[in-house]
Amino acid sequence: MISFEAAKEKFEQPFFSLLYEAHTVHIKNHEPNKIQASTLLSVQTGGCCEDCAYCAQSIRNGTKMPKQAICDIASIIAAARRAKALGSSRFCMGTSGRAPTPEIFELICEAIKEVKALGLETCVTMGMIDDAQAAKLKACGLDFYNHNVDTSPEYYSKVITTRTIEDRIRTINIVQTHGIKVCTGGILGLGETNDDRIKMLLLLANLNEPPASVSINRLVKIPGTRLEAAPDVDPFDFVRCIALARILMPTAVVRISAGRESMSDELQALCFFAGAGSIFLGEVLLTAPNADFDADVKLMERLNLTLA
Ligand code: DTB
Repeated sequence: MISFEAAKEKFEQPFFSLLYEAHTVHIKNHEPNKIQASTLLSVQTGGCCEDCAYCAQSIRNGTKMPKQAICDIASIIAAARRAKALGSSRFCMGTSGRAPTPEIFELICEAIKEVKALGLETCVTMGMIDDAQAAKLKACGLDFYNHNVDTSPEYYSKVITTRTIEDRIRTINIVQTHGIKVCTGGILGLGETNDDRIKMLLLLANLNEPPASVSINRLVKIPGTRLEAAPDVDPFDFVRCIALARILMPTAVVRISAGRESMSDELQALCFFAGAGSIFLGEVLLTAPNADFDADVKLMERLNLTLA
Protein backbone atom coordinates (compact mmCIF):
# COMPACT_ATOMS: atom_id res chain seq x y z
CA MET A 1 0.00 0.00 0.00
CA ILE A 2 1.43 3.38 -1.00
CA SER A 3 2.11 5.73 1.92
CA PHE A 4 0.70 9.24 2.26
CA GLU A 5 4.23 10.64 1.85
CA ALA A 6 4.80 8.73 -1.39
CA ALA A 7 1.40 9.78 -2.77
CA LYS A 8 2.11 13.40 -1.85
CA GLU A 9 5.47 13.21 -3.57
CA LYS A 10 3.73 12.02 -6.75
CA PHE A 11 1.12 14.78 -6.44
CA GLU A 12 3.77 17.46 -5.97
CA GLN A 13 6.17 16.38 -8.69
CA PRO A 14 6.54 18.79 -11.63
CA PHE A 15 3.13 19.11 -13.32
CA PHE A 16 4.21 17.65 -16.66
CA SER A 17 6.02 14.73 -15.03
CA LEU A 18 2.82 13.92 -13.16
CA LEU A 19 0.79 14.17 -16.37
CA TYR A 20 3.26 11.91 -18.18
CA GLU A 21 3.18 9.31 -15.40
CA ALA A 22 -0.62 9.37 -15.25
CA HIS A 23 -1.05 9.20 -19.02
CA THR A 24 1.35 6.26 -19.16
CA VAL A 25 -0.81 4.38 -16.64
CA HIS A 26 -3.91 5.47 -18.58
CA ILE A 27 -2.87 4.11 -21.99
CA LYS A 28 -1.76 0.80 -20.43
CA ASN A 29 -5.19 0.21 -18.92
CA HIS A 30 -7.73 2.11 -21.03
CA GLU A 31 -8.51 3.23 -24.55
CA PRO A 32 -7.43 6.87 -24.25
CA ASN A 33 -9.67 8.19 -27.02
CA LYS A 34 -12.93 6.80 -25.68
CA ILE A 35 -15.09 8.63 -23.16
CA GLN A 36 -17.82 6.78 -21.31
CA ALA A 37 -21.03 8.80 -20.97
CA SER A 38 -23.59 8.53 -18.19
CA THR A 39 -26.81 10.47 -17.66
CA LEU A 40 -28.30 11.28 -14.27
CA LEU A 41 -31.92 11.47 -13.19
CA SER A 42 -33.11 12.67 -9.79
CA VAL A 43 -36.00 10.31 -9.03
CA GLN A 44 -36.73 11.93 -5.67
CA THR A 45 -35.42 15.44 -5.01
CA GLY A 46 -35.07 17.62 -1.90
CA GLY A 47 -36.29 17.45 1.68
CA CYS A 48 -33.18 15.64 2.91
CA CYS A 49 -32.51 15.64 6.66
CA GLU A 50 -28.76 15.10 6.30
CA ASP A 51 -26.62 18.21 6.75
CA CYS A 52 -24.08 18.00 3.89
CA ALA A 53 -22.83 21.59 3.64
CA TYR A 54 -22.57 21.54 -0.15
CA CYS A 55 -25.99 20.15 -1.01
CA ALA A 56 -28.99 21.91 -2.53
CA GLN A 57 -31.27 19.17 -1.22
CA SER A 58 -30.57 19.43 2.53
CA ILE A 59 -33.37 21.02 4.57
CA ARG A 60 -30.62 22.28 6.88
CA ASN A 61 -29.27 24.54 4.16
CA GLY A 62 -31.00 27.73 3.08
CA THR A 63 -31.92 26.41 -0.36
CA LYS A 64 -35.65 26.03 0.28
CA MET A 65 -35.98 22.76 -1.56
CA PRO A 66 -38.84 20.81 -0.01
CA LYS A 67 -39.32 17.14 -0.83
CA GLN A 68 -40.69 16.91 -4.35
CA ALA A 69 -42.94 14.22 -5.81
CA ILE A 70 -41.31 10.94 -6.74
CA CYS A 71 -40.97 10.34 -10.50
CA ASP A 72 -43.28 7.67 -11.85
CA ILE A 73 -41.94 4.66 -13.69
CA ALA A 74 -43.07 5.95 -17.10
CA SER A 75 -41.16 9.21 -16.71
CA ILE A 76 -38.05 7.33 -15.53
CA ILE A 77 -38.14 5.11 -18.60
CA ALA A 78 -38.75 8.10 -20.87
CA ALA A 79 -35.68 9.81 -19.37
CA ALA A 80 -33.62 6.64 -19.87
CA ARG A 81 -34.65 6.50 -23.54
CA ARG A 82 -33.61 10.13 -23.97
CA ALA A 83 -30.28 9.36 -22.29
CA LYS A 84 -29.67 6.52 -24.74
CA ALA A 85 -30.56 8.78 -27.67
CA LEU A 86 -28.01 11.35 -26.44
CA GLY A 87 -25.31 8.67 -26.57
CA SER A 88 -25.09 7.62 -22.93
CA SER A 89 -24.33 4.00 -22.10
CA ARG A 90 -25.28 4.27 -18.42
CA PHE A 91 -28.36 5.66 -16.73
CA CYS A 92 -27.89 6.79 -13.13
CA MET A 93 -30.81 7.30 -10.75
CA GLY A 94 -30.53 9.30 -7.55
CA THR A 95 -32.88 9.74 -4.61
CA SER A 96 -32.59 12.20 -1.75
CA GLY A 97 -32.44 11.16 1.89
CA ARG A 98 -30.27 9.27 4.32
CA ALA A 99 -31.60 5.90 3.15
CA PRO A 100 -34.34 4.76 0.75
CA THR A 101 -37.92 4.41 1.95
CA PRO A 102 -39.59 1.07 1.07
CA GLU A 103 -41.66 2.87 -1.59
CA ILE A 104 -38.59 4.39 -3.29
CA PHE A 105 -36.70 1.12 -3.02
CA GLU A 106 -39.42 -0.84 -4.82
CA LEU A 107 -39.69 1.81 -7.55
CA ILE A 108 -35.93 1.78 -8.13
CA CYS A 109 -35.89 -2.04 -8.33
CA GLU A 110 -38.56 -1.92 -11.03
CA ALA A 111 -36.73 0.88 -12.85
CA ILE A 112 -33.42 -1.04 -12.85
CA LYS A 113 -35.05 -3.97 -14.65
CA GLU A 114 -36.77 -1.78 -17.22
CA VAL A 115 -33.75 0.45 -17.88
CA LYS A 116 -31.52 -2.59 -18.34
CA ALA A 117 -34.00 -3.96 -20.86
CA LEU A 118 -33.33 -0.83 -22.95
CA GLY A 119 -29.70 -1.95 -23.23
CA LEU A 120 -28.30 0.60 -20.78
CA GLU A 121 -26.08 0.02 -17.77
CA THR A 122 -27.67 1.08 -14.50
CA CYS A 123 -26.33 3.00 -11.51
CA VAL A 124 -28.22 4.00 -8.40
CA THR A 125 -27.40 6.36 -5.56
CA MET A 126 -29.84 6.32 -2.64
CA GLY A 127 -27.81 6.56 0.51
CA MET A 128 -27.24 3.86 3.08
CA ILE A 129 -28.39 0.37 2.21
CA ASP A 130 -28.19 -2.91 4.12
CA ASP A 131 -27.30 -6.46 3.09
CA ALA A 132 -30.83 -7.47 2.15
CA GLN A 133 -31.29 -4.38 -0.01
CA ALA A 134 -27.92 -4.91 -1.74
CA ALA A 135 -28.87 -8.53 -2.48
CA LYS A 136 -32.18 -7.38 -3.98
CA LEU A 137 -30.47 -4.72 -6.13
CA LYS A 138 -28.01 -7.32 -7.40
CA ALA A 139 -30.88 -9.67 -8.24
CA CYS A 140 -32.54 -6.86 -10.23
CA GLY A 141 -29.37 -6.59 -12.31
CA LEU A 142 -27.91 -3.35 -10.94
CA ASP A 143 -24.47 -2.67 -12.41
CA PHE A 144 -23.15 0.16 -10.19
CA TYR A 145 -24.01 1.67 -6.82
CA ASN A 146 -22.76 5.23 -6.28
CA HIS A 147 -21.72 6.16 -2.76
CA ASN A 148 -19.13 8.90 -2.30
CA VAL A 149 -16.72 9.38 0.58
CA ASP A 150 -16.83 13.10 -0.31
CA THR A 151 -13.55 14.21 1.31
CA SER A 152 -10.73 13.05 3.58
CA PRO A 153 -11.51 11.26 6.87
CA GLU A 154 -9.92 14.22 8.68
CA TYR A 155 -12.06 16.87 6.98
CA TYR A 156 -15.32 14.92 6.83
CA SER A 157 -16.89 16.34 10.01
CA LYS A 158 -16.32 19.89 8.75
CA VAL A 159 -18.73 19.12 5.92
CA ILE A 160 -21.22 16.60 7.33
CA THR A 161 -22.13 15.84 10.95
CA THR A 162 -25.22 13.64 10.56
CA ARG A 163 -23.14 10.62 9.57
CA THR A 164 -19.51 9.56 9.55
CA ILE A 165 -17.11 8.50 6.86
CA GLU A 166 -17.13 5.05 8.52
CA ASP A 167 -20.87 4.85 7.75
CA ARG A 168 -20.04 5.54 4.12
CA ILE A 169 -17.31 2.91 3.99
CA ARG A 170 -19.67 0.37 5.60
CA THR A 171 -22.22 0.83 2.81
CA ILE A 172 -19.49 0.63 0.15
CA ASN A 173 -18.30 -2.65 1.68
CA ILE A 174 -21.85 -4.05 1.68
CA VAL A 175 -22.27 -3.14 -2.00
CA GLN A 176 -18.96 -4.78 -2.95
CA THR A 177 -19.75 -7.92 -0.91
CA HIS A 178 -22.83 -8.44 -3.06
CA GLY A 179 -20.88 -8.19 -6.31
CA ILE A 180 -22.22 -4.81 -7.39
CA LYS A 181 -19.59 -2.51 -8.87
CA VAL A 182 -18.95 0.58 -6.79
CA CYS A 183 -18.90 4.11 -8.13
CA THR A 184 -17.34 6.32 -5.48
CA GLY A 185 -15.45 9.54 -5.20
CA GLY A 186 -15.73 12.98 -3.73
CA ILE A 187 -15.92 16.70 -4.16
CA LEU A 188 -13.05 19.13 -4.55
CA GLY A 189 -13.66 22.70 -3.41
CA LEU A 190 -15.17 22.18 0.04
CA GLY A 191 -12.39 24.26 1.60
CA GLU A 192 -10.13 21.22 1.97
CA THR A 193 -6.36 21.23 1.42
CA ASN A 194 -4.40 19.28 -1.17
CA ASP A 195 -3.35 16.95 1.67
CA ASP A 196 -7.06 16.19 2.26
CA ARG A 197 -7.50 15.49 -1.45
CA ILE A 198 -4.54 13.10 -1.45
CA LYS A 199 -5.93 11.36 1.66
CA MET A 200 -9.33 11.00 0.04
CA LEU A 201 -7.79 9.42 -3.06
CA LEU A 202 -5.75 7.05 -0.88
CA LEU A 203 -8.89 6.05 0.99
CA LEU A 204 -10.62 5.26 -2.32
CA ALA A 205 -7.61 3.31 -3.57
CA ASN A 206 -7.48 1.25 -0.37
CA LEU A 207 -11.09 0.09 -0.20
CA ASN A 208 -11.54 -3.69 0.16
CA GLU A 209 -11.69 -3.84 -3.63
CA PRO A 210 -10.55 -1.03 -5.92
CA PRO A 211 -13.60 0.89 -7.19
CA ALA A 212 -14.62 0.31 -10.81
CA SER A 213 -15.77 3.90 -11.21
CA VAL A 214 -14.37 7.02 -9.52
CA SER A 215 -16.39 10.21 -9.54
CA ILE A 216 -14.43 13.44 -9.06
CA ASN A 217 -16.66 16.48 -8.64
CA ARG A 218 -15.71 20.16 -8.51
CA LEU A 219 -18.09 21.90 -6.14
CA VAL A 220 -21.01 23.61 -7.83
CA LYS A 221 -21.52 26.49 -5.40
CA ILE A 222 -25.23 26.54 -4.73
CA PRO A 223 -26.64 29.80 -3.31
CA GLY A 224 -28.04 29.28 0.17
CA THR A 225 -25.70 26.41 1.07
CA ARG A 226 -23.02 26.89 3.70
CA LEU A 227 -20.38 26.47 0.99
CA GLU A 228 -21.83 29.03 -1.41
CA ALA A 229 -18.68 31.15 -1.11
CA ALA A 230 -16.08 28.38 -0.79
CA PRO A 231 -12.69 29.14 -2.35
CA ASP A 232 -12.19 27.98 -5.95
CA VAL A 233 -10.10 24.90 -6.65
CA ASP A 234 -6.95 25.75 -8.56
CA PRO A 235 -7.59 24.17 -11.98
CA PHE A 236 -4.12 22.61 -12.11
CA ASP A 237 -4.67 21.09 -8.65
CA PHE A 238 -7.90 19.63 -10.03
CA VAL A 239 -5.90 18.04 -12.87
CA ARG A 240 -3.31 16.79 -10.36
CA CYS A 241 -6.11 15.03 -8.46
CA ILE A 242 -7.35 13.34 -11.64
CA ALA A 243 -3.79 12.27 -12.38
CA LEU A 244 -3.22 10.90 -8.88
CA ALA A 245 -6.55 9.04 -9.00
CA ARG A 246 -5.42 7.49 -12.30
CA ILE A 247 -2.06 6.41 -10.85
CA LEU A 248 -3.50 5.05 -7.57
CA MET A 249 -6.45 3.26 -9.24
CA PRO A 250 -5.17 2.17 -12.67
CA THR A 251 -8.22 0.15 -13.72
CA ALA A 252 -10.96 2.51 -12.47
CA VAL A 253 -12.82 4.67 -14.94
CA VAL A 254 -12.38 8.20 -13.59
CA ARG A 255 -15.25 10.62 -14.21
CA ILE A 256 -15.14 14.41 -14.20
CA SER A 257 -18.61 14.73 -12.67
CA ALA A 258 -20.20 17.92 -11.35
CA GLY A 259 -18.55 21.24 -12.11
CA ARG A 260 -17.75 20.64 -15.77
CA GLU A 261 -20.22 23.36 -16.80
CA SER A 262 -17.75 25.98 -15.58
CA MET A 263 -14.60 24.31 -16.92
CA SER A 264 -12.93 25.47 -20.10
CA ASP A 265 -12.47 23.04 -22.98
CA GLU A 266 -8.72 23.22 -22.34
CA LEU A 267 -9.09 22.22 -18.69
CA GLN A 268 -11.30 19.29 -19.62
CA ALA A 269 -8.76 18.23 -22.27
CA LEU A 270 -6.02 18.22 -19.62
CA CYS A 271 -8.25 16.08 -17.37
CA PHE A 272 -8.81 13.58 -20.19
CA PHE A 273 -5.06 13.42 -20.82
CA ALA A 274 -4.44 12.91 -17.10
CA GLY A 275 -6.75 9.90 -17.11
CA ALA A 276 -10.39 10.97 -16.91
CA GLY A 277 -12.44 8.68 -19.13
CA SER A 278 -16.04 9.49 -18.32
CA ILE A 279 -18.49 12.39 -18.16
CA PHE A 280 -22.12 13.08 -17.41
CA LEU A 281 -24.06 13.94 -20.54
CA GLY A 282 -27.31 15.90 -20.48
CA GLU A 283 -28.66 19.26 -19.40
CA VAL A 284 -28.95 18.69 -15.66
CA LEU A 285 -27.15 16.73 -12.98
CA LEU A 286 -29.41 16.25 -9.94
CA THR A 287 -30.39 19.87 -9.32
CA ALA A 288 -27.52 21.80 -10.91
CA PRO A 289 -26.92 22.49 -14.61
CA ASN A 290 -24.48 20.25 -16.46
CA ALA A 291 -22.19 21.20 -19.33
CA ASP A 292 -24.09 22.01 -22.52
CA PHE A 293 -24.77 18.91 -24.64
CA ASP A 294 -23.96 20.52 -28.01
CA ALA A 295 -20.72 21.92 -26.58
CA ASP A 296 -19.84 18.44 -25.30
CA VAL A 297 -20.41 16.86 -28.70
CA LYS A 298 -18.25 19.56 -30.30
CA LEU A 299 -15.51 19.06 -27.72
CA MET A 300 -15.48 15.31 -28.38
CA GLU A 301 -15.15 15.98 -32.11
CA ARG A 302 -12.39 18.55 -31.67
CA LEU A 303 -10.38 16.17 -29.47
CA ASN A 304 -11.16 13.12 -31.69
CA LEU A 305 -12.77 11.41 -28.71
CA THR A 306 -15.63 8.97 -29.16
CA LEU A 307 -18.46 8.61 -26.69
CA ALA A 308 -19.07 5.10 -25.46
C1 DTB B 1 -21.40 12.13 -8.11
O1 DTB B 1 -20.27 11.98 -7.63
N1 DTB B 1 -21.83 13.21 -8.72
C2 DTB B 1 -23.19 13.08 -9.13
C3 DTB B 1 -23.51 11.63 -8.76
N2 DTB B 1 -22.34 11.22 -8.07
C4 DTB B 1 -24.75 11.30 -8.03
C5 DTB B 1 -24.08 14.15 -8.55
C6 DTB B 1 -23.69 15.53 -8.95
C7 DTB B 1 -24.65 16.49 -8.36
C8 DTB B 1 -24.26 17.89 -8.60
C9 DTB B 1 -25.05 18.89 -7.84
C10 DTB B 1 -26.51 18.94 -8.13
O2 DTB B 1 -26.95 18.56 -9.24
O3 DTB B 1 -27.25 19.37 -7.26
